[in-house]
Formats: sequence, structure tokens, C-alpha cells
Amino acid sequence: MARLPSTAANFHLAIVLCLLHHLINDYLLADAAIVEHTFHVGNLSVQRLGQSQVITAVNGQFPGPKIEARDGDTVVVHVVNLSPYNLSIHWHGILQRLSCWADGPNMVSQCPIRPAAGTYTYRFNVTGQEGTLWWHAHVSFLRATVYGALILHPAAPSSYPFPTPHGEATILLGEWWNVSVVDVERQALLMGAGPNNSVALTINGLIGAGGGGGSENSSSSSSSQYELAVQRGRTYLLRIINAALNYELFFKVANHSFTVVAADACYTDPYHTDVIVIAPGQTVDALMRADADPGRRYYMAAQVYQSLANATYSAATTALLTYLPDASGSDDEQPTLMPTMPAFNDSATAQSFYASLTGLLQDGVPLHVDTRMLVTFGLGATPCASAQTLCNRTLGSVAASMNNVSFQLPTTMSLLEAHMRGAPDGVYTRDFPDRPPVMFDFTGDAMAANRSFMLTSKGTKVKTLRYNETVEVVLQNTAVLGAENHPLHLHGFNFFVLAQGPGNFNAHRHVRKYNLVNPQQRNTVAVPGGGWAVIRFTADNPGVWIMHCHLDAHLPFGLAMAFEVEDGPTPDAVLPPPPPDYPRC
Ligand SMILES: *[C@@H]1O[C@H](CO)[C@@H](O)[C@H](O)[C@H]1NC(C)=O
Ligand SMILES: *[C@@H]1O[C@H](CO)[C@@H](O)[C@H](O)[C@H]1NC(C)=O
Ligand SMILES: *[C@@H]1O[C@H](CO)[C@@H](O)[C@H](O)[C@H]1NC(C)=O
Ligand SMILES: *[C@@H]1O[C@H](CO)[C@@H](O)[C@H](O)[C@H]1NC(C)=O
Ligand SMILES: *[C@@H]1O[C@H](CO)[C@@H](O)[C@H](O)[C@H]1NC(C)=O
Ligand SMILES: *[C@@H]1O[C@H](CO)[C@@H](O)[C@H](O)[C@H]1NC(C)=O
Ligand SMILES: *[C@@H]1O[C@H](CO)[C@@H](O)[C@H](O)[C@H]1NC(C)=O
Ligand SMILES: *[C@@H]1O[C@H](CO)[C@@H](O)[C@H](O)[C@H]1NC(C)=O
Ligand SMILES: *[C@@H]1O[C@H](CO)[C@@H](O)[C@H](O)[C@H]1NC(C)=O
Ligand SMILES: *[C@@H]1O[C@H](CO)[C@@H](O)[C@H](O)[C@H]1NC(C)=O
Ligand SMILES: *[C@@H]1O[C@H](CO)[C@@H](O)[C@H](O)[C@H]1NC(C)=O
Ligand SMILES: *[C@@H]1O[C@H](CO)[C@@H](O)[C@H](O)[C@H]1NC(C)=O
Ligand SMILES: [Cu+2]
Repeated sequence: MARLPSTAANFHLAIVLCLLHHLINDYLLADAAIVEHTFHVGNLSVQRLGQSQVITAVNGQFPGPKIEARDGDTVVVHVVNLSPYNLSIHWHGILQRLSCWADGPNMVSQCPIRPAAGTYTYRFNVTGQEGTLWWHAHVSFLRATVYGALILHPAAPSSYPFPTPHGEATILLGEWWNVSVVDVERQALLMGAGPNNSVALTINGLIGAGGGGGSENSSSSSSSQYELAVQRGRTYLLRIINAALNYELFFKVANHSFTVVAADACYTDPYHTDVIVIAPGQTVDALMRADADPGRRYYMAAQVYQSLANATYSAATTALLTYLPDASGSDDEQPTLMPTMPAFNDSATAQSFYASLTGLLQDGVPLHVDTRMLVTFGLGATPCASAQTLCNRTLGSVAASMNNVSFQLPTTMSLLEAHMRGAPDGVYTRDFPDRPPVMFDFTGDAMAANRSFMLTSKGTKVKTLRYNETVEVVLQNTAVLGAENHPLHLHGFNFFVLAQGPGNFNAHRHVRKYNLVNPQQRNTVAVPGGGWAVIRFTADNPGVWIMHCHLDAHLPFGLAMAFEVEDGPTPDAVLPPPPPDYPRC
């Protein structure tokens, strides 16, 4: 064996020690793991509301499997599509830094995983994120039943910015149809009108009292409702996720209150409340102290919050909160206590909750803004297409738009693939406008009855951003066809919510209301019906990222747009090539 000169030998020794040091550090501190799952997606027959229903589900479970990872881990999910439908899965709220290929929205970041055992492996790193997120199908209405929790634990055990809770529970809120959701969507598109409402709400996949026309009653302990058993004096972290397709929800637990500590996996300043308000796509982490009479049983209840003026649809469901050791075995003499819910149209309570959260900041708000946009959005109409056989020719087909562009998915290639090829021609155009083409009284009372601003047209337009640009977007709801709260979800980024309010945004009056100190950070903002919200983010993640209404009733109508973020100047700012099994059309 050749002898090394001593300096070189020392040098090598130093490298070895250094590597060892890194390995030990990695092991002790980061201990990054690979969290690997296989999702077999296919038909599942379940019983709900006294009837058998075939749904699309993952691994024969509804809700689907919970994924738990720690900050720093790599998540690998092998998806096998055994369902009869095109499929893709989105990891809602995961930043997907340099892994846009794994984001999941159908025809935006990928073509669908085809039926008859098509496969795709989603692979992404969890970097700098802690809290509650979730995953769901991002094609058609399949997310009605294809969803589950995605829990990101801190890298170091229990290093929360609040006292470590004694236990935790995931509360997935959803909606239930007693027909195929694919048929519900198909019918809505043929009619050019809103889809049928669900027939019940669910908590962790189960329908309790108050749901589905009262099939269960409140004095019996129904085995079909979710039950959480707690111990008196202990504090629990409730990870609440709104997986409902189309409705924002109020959530309460009788005789218990909450301290909100995070929203959309971003820590918040502690916020005390007895009601949680949560829009589709959003999550809320709330501490709940079990400090009520342990001899009683309590309902937790979810109820529709309806922001649309004059709407009448409302629904509710319950789950049980019981105290150990007796829990559900206890005598049923005393009725289970029901929380007093807000009125289904209590926008004051909803808006108060949404606007009261502030962020527990790890990094500051960008103060310099490179690009400012004013984006109006809401419902409108396009002339019925010939294929829309059930469409009302007088009214036209309901459409939704942003800056008067009704977003249309491409059909031949995903936006991301076209972006990577540098050949958007025929797939998308780069002319999404920074401002609405016409300024008008967006939220005026007369707007709901004024048809002159209703007409919109379809297009696949993106807004192109330079790497690392800071972007501020004024999200301005319109009252055309009715003012309604739309939860807008941005993929690939968390954004700061600087301000929100009713009416038309007015820079002169509202810029001074910006919270640049501790604004909440979110991935989904519930923009007030007939109002506005201002968001700001740094475009430091190359790829194509959709921003859309998280009401599935509005997404196929076109309430969406996409940001195309260019690569940066350094290798760590360049989107790597797609994985070998990337689905193409
Ligand atoms: C799955 O369910 C759908 C809808 O009920 C049905 O059309 C299809 O044949 C089923 N597929 C399989 C493989 O069972
Ligand atoms: C994810 O983490 C792994 C392991 O640290 C690393 O090798 C890989 O480059 C990361 N991927 C991306 C897209 O950053
Ligand atoms: C679904 O539920 C609704 C409301 O309870 C009921 O009117 C309808 O008949 C049910 N449809 C099916 C197919 O069971
Ligand atoms: C939607 O509701 C209407 C009216 O109740 C009913 O006729 C129709 O069959 C429903 N559509 C689906 C897909 O269930
Ligand atoms: C409630 O459930 C109990 C026990 O199953 C039953 O005896 C009672 O008739 C039910 N009441 C109603 C109103 O359905
Ligand atoms: C529960 O709350 C209600 C309404 O605030 C109150 O009247 C009742 O006494 C409470 N019950 C218990 C067991 O704490
Ligand atoms: C709500 O109903 C009232 C009374 O019918 C009507 O005056 C008002 O214009 C309606 N509002 C909307 C936004 O449709
Ligand atoms: C809420 O609905 C009720 C009954 O439908 C109605 O009387 C009331 O005016 C509505 N409140 C608001 C704030 O729209
Ligand atoms: C179409 O809409 C118009 C205007 O609201 C209404 O008068 C008409 O009855 C509708 N036609 C059908 C077939 O529903
Ligand atoms: C929106 O676009 C349509 C179709 O191009 C046009 O007729 C309409 O005037 C535009 N409306 C607004 C408010 O810009
Ligand atoms: C991104 O922009 C910030 C200031 O806005 C700057 O400090 C940073 O160096 C930039 N990063 C890159 C990689 O360009
Ligand atoms: C499924 O995806 C393929 C490839 O994009 C497409 O050609 C086909 O029309 C889709 N099928 C349905 C039912 O949407
Ligand atoms: Cu919407």
C-alpha cells in the first residue's frame, strides 16, 4: 500500500473526521428518514346512511392512511391506480421546493395516472415545515373520498412553540354524497350549473347525529360516529382539516374552548376561541383542555358556514367527546351536551376568526415588492357549449374567472411539462393580466343583478415570475352572480396575509392597514364574500404553480390561474428534470 506523505495523510484524516462528524450530527440531530407508503387506489364499498355505496379510496380505508413525517424527512409514495378514473394526488401545503413534479394537480404539474394499474411515485422532501397538512386527489371530484392527513412533526421531539400536549387527535371534516361524485360533477358540467349538494357532513369519514336527515339520534350512542376519549386535566392538540368539497365549516365542542396555535402548518400566536372557522383546504391546530365535568358526554359538531347571500342550504354533523375511564360505557341517563352553533350564515363570526389570526414568525415579511397584481375573481357565464346538452341556453353556462380569464386546463400536455420543454405554444400563453381589463364597482349591491359584467371567456394563461421576485396580490372578490367567500389556495408557497376587508380594495385607505410585523402565513386564504385580501410571497421555487378556489364546485368552472416561476441563477435554484416514471399524456 502506497504511503501518503504525512501532510496528505493528516488532510485525509481530517476529511474522514469531518465526514464522521457530519454523519454523527446527521444521526443525532437531523436523523432524516425516508417515509415510504404505497397507495393502492380503487373501489371500496362502504355503508353510510343505511345504504351501501361504492367510493374511490386508498388502501381500502376511508379516510385514507395518515402520513406522518418529521421536518427533514423524505416522503416517498408509490401510487397504483386501480380505480376506473384518471387520478393524481396533491400534497396540500407541502412547499415542494425543487420538486414541482410531485405537486399533483391534474394537467398542471402532471398528466393523470391512468386507470388499469397506472403508477407514479411521488417523492418530496419536508423542509422547514411543521404542523398539520393533508393529501387529496386533485382531479375531478375524487377528493371527496380520496384524502387523508399529512402530519409534520418537529425534527426534535415535542419542540413545539407551546406546551407539549398530552395527546393529539386528527379531525378530518368532509362531505358525503349518496351517488357517485363523478356523476355529480359530470351532471354539473352538462348543465353548466352548480353541482348537487352533498347529503351529509362527515367527521373522520363518519356521519353522526345531525347529519343525513337525522339517521342517528342524539340520545343513543351511535357506533357509527367518531369518538374521542380524553382524560380530565389533560390538554389535547386537535389537528382539524377541512376536506369538504364545497363548504366552509364552523366547528365547536360543547363546554370546551380552544387555543389556536397553527393554521395551514404555520404557527400562529395563541388565539383563544370557542369556535373554529375553517375553509376547504385549510387546517387549524388547536389545543383543547379537557376541563369539563367528566361525568358527562359532549358533542363536537361541524356545521356549514354559508357565505352566499340568500342561500338556504345548511347541514351539520357530530362526533363524541367522552371522558376516561368511563368513556362511552357510562350510563346514558344524561343527554349528551350539544354546542350552540353560530347561525349558518354568521359571516361576522367567520370573518372575525379569519382576520384575528397572527403569525408566530420565523422569518420576516418581504418589505420590497417587485410585482404588484390586482386579481378580481368570482362567478360569471359563457355561452353554452354544444356538448352541454342540459345547459340553459338563456342563462348560459356558469363560468368562473380571475381577471376575466376562465381558466381552462390543457389537454395534450401538463403546464409543467410544456414549461420544462420551453415550448408553451399550444399549451399555455404568458399573458395573464396583472389587472382586471375593466375597472368597475366590483362588490356593489347592484352587481348581483347586473348582467353586463357576467360574460367571460376561457383561456390557459399564466403569470411568469422571475426567480426570487416578491409578489403582492390583491385578491378582490366580485359580487357578479352573488358575493361569496372563496378560499384561494396557492400551490408551492406559503404566503403572508397582510390585510383583508369588505368592499372594494382601495390602496389609498387600505395599504396603511397592512400587518407587516406578524401577519398570518397560510396556503389557503378565505377571501371575504364581496371583499378582498392581500397576500405577499417570494417566488423562490421554480415550476408551475396553480392558484385556485378550493371549492370543487368552482374549480372546473375556471376559478384558477397559474404562476410560472423561472429557474434561478445557481444550481440550487434550478428545477431538476422529471423523474423517469413521470406520467405523460
Ligand atoms: C368500480 O366502481 C365503479 C362504479 O360503481 C364501477 O363502474 C366499476 O366497474 C368498478 N370497478 C371495479 C374494478 O370493481
Ligand atoms: C431531498 O433530500 C435528499 C436527502 O437529503 C437530497 O439528496 C435531495 O437532493 C433532496 N431533493 C430535493 C429536490 O431537494
Ligand atoms: C340520497 O339522499 C337523498 C336525501 O336523503 C334522498 O332524497 C335520495 O333519494 C338519496 N339517493 C339515493 C340514490 O339513495
Ligand atoms: C341532483 O339532484 C337532482 C334533483 O334532486 C336529481 O334529479 C339528480 O339525479 C341529482 N344528480 C345526481 C348526479 O345525483
Ligand atoms: C333514538 O335511539 C333510541 C335507541 O336506539 C331509540 O329507542 C329511539 O326511538 C330513537 N329516537 C328517535 C327519535 O329516533
Ligand atoms: C355546558 O355549557 C352550558 C352552556 O354554557 C352550561 O349551561 C352548562 O352548565 C355546561 N354544562 C357542564 C356540564 O359544564
Ligand atoms: C336577497 O334577497 C332579497 C329579498 O328577496 C333581495 O332584495 C336581495 O337582492 C337578495 N340578495 C342577493 C345578493 O341576491
Ligand atoms: C341568515 O338567515 C336567516 C334565515 O334564513 C335570515 O333571516 C337572516 O337575515 C340571515 N342573516 C344574514 C346576516 O344574512
Ligand atoms: C332558463 O333560465 C331562464 C332564466 O332564469 C328561466 O326563465 C327558464 O325557465 C330556464 N329554462 C329552463 C329549461 O330551465
Ligand atoms: C370579459 O371578457 C368578455 C369576453 O371577452 C367580454 O365580453 C367582457 O366585456 C369582459 N368583461 C370584463 C368585466 O372585463
Ligand atoms: C433573493 O432576494 C433576496 C432579497 O429580496 C436576496 O437577499 C437573496 O440573496 C436573493 N436570493 C437569490 C438566490 O437570488
Ligand atoms: C384521462 O387522461 C387522458 C390523458 O390525459 C385523457 O386523454 C382522457 O381523456 C382522460 N379521461 C377522462 C375520462 O377524463
Ligand atoms: Cu370559489
